Amino acid sequence: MNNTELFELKDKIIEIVKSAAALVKDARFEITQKDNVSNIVTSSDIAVQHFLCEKLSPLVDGAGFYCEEEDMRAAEREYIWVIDPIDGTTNYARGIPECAISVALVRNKKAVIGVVYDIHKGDVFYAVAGGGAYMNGERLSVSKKRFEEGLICTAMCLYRKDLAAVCRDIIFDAYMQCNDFRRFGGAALEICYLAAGRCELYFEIRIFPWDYAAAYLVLEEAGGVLTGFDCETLTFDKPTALIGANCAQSHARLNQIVLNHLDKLSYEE
Ligand code: LIP
Repeated sequence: MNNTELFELKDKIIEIVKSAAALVKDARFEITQKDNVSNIVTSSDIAVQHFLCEKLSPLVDGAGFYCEEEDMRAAEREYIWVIDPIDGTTNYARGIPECAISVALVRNKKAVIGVVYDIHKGDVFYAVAGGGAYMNGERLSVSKKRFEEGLICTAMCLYRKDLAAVCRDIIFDAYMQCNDFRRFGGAALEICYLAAGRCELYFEIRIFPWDYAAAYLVLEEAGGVLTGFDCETLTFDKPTALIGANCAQSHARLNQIVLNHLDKLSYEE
């Protein structure tokens, strides 16, 4: 696909994602527990995923799907749709507004299109590789704030509470060196907030590609940095740590804080 085709495809994805959001914005839904009490899925997550797979499938011949629900894990393919039908499911289920639909198109382990749609506010964040990042048509760029002035978005590893103590120590150290922290409960939107200059730092110890693939591209195109553990390049095919910042200098500093608490041997994917 050339650049013009990618830009046209991005517009089609945005329309499909908006239609998907309309299905669930004010809908009634059922909640089911997945593997533990903290990990839930709603009937809206499933409905959105089915809708997206059906509508996106004809757009790219032979593309695979890597989606949060129903164990959809694409085999090796040139193009893969990486989808979180609702990122921030707990917020959605409780009527807390921060939740989003996240759709990325990944080509040979590189994100080429990213769309994150805020279900309740209707803001759409999007990027095409090499084409800049936007929110509702406005170009995005990261903030210029220094580490000391920064807000960090983070979490305590909800689905692996055995990692919570080390998260606590990392977050505490970062917190003591920056301005403050936030936990909105949806990685896709939090990383887009970093792209939009609303916060400066991001850390999660273990998170899945569907949570961050689309937002990754929005952040990168807005001038930010997002990597795995110890600056590892993200490949969107496995769970990973995420270390993000508005600039390389702050990224290096946050990375060092993480390394102070977690060495390569003790980090498992
Ligand atoms: C959630 C993330 C959130 C993270 C949770 C979880 P879900 O995604 O976006 O930021 O801390 O552990 O992964 O499960 O709501 O799609």
